[in-house]
Amino acid sequence: MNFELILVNPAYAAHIALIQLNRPKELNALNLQLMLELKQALSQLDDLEEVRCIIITGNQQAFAAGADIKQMESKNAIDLLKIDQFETWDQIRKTKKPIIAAVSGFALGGGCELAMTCDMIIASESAKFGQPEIKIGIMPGAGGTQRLTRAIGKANAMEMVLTGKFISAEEAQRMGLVNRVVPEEIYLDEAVKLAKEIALMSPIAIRLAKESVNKAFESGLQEGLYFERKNFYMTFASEDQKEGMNAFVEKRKPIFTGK
Ligand code: DAK
Repeated sequence: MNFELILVNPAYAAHIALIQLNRPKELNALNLQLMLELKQALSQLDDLEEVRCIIITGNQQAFAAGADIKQMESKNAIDLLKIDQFETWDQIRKTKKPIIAAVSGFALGGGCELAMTCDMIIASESAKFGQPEIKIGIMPGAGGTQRLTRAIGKANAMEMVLTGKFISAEEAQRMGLVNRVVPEEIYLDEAVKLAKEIALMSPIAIRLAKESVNKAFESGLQEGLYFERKNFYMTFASEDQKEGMNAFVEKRKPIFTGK
């Protein structure tokens, strides 16, 4: 998996793949090429049976400081319509395997939106989250008004989106945007620890459970409960369900194979 603007290691640890955004001089600004590479990498990792969990990270200074302003500056609305970047972003959202964002430094604009498109966020103490698009005369376009509002509530989201102010990792945790905050030296290790825990579970049950949790964002309660029920039944079609329950009864650790 050779890309130019991201580094991909499909076997960073057992069953865990790592994607590192790699435009450090530009604070990992998300240009079209980087997003396309990210989409391709995620799609390839989704197809690799040995991969059970994916981590996306940047570097200590920046997860990503947003979409590439220099690339967007001269574009008009029709250019954007034709480029149709939303298709790329949708593809990220559709990744079946769980994705953890390991965030240090700036996660701004599209960077914050990318982290929120992932399933969980582990933040370093230096992480700063923000939707500063308003300061450059635009507004969030990849989920910043929707996912952020669902995560931290209307009042907090409104203030961030309308003022462009950054929030610290600690504030982000208090508001429910991130899973936890750890020292900068160990934020990636912490993400790997979480990924390892997930990788021990049945990949089938994990996939169905991720789908079901995401459904809670897209549907009313009854529809969500109905969807959950179907996926719950579906787990009983797997060998992993037998293995998990047998292991419990036999007082041993289960070994899940994804069958
Ligand atoms: N784009 C391009 N270059 C960027 C950048 C960005 N977003 N952020 C930083 N850089 C570049 C800087 O230009 C600088 O490059 P040189 O001038 O050295 O060539 C280098 O990275 C280092 O940045 P600074 O010198 O500014 O570093 P500081 O530590 O002083 O400041 C900062 C760090 C993060 C506070 C500052 O760089 C900053 O304010 N950056 C912009 C943050 C921002 O406004 N982000 C939101 C961008 S709009 C869409 C999907 C998503 C989006 C839109 C559409 N569709 C699906 C259609 C998203 C939009 C956005 O994210």
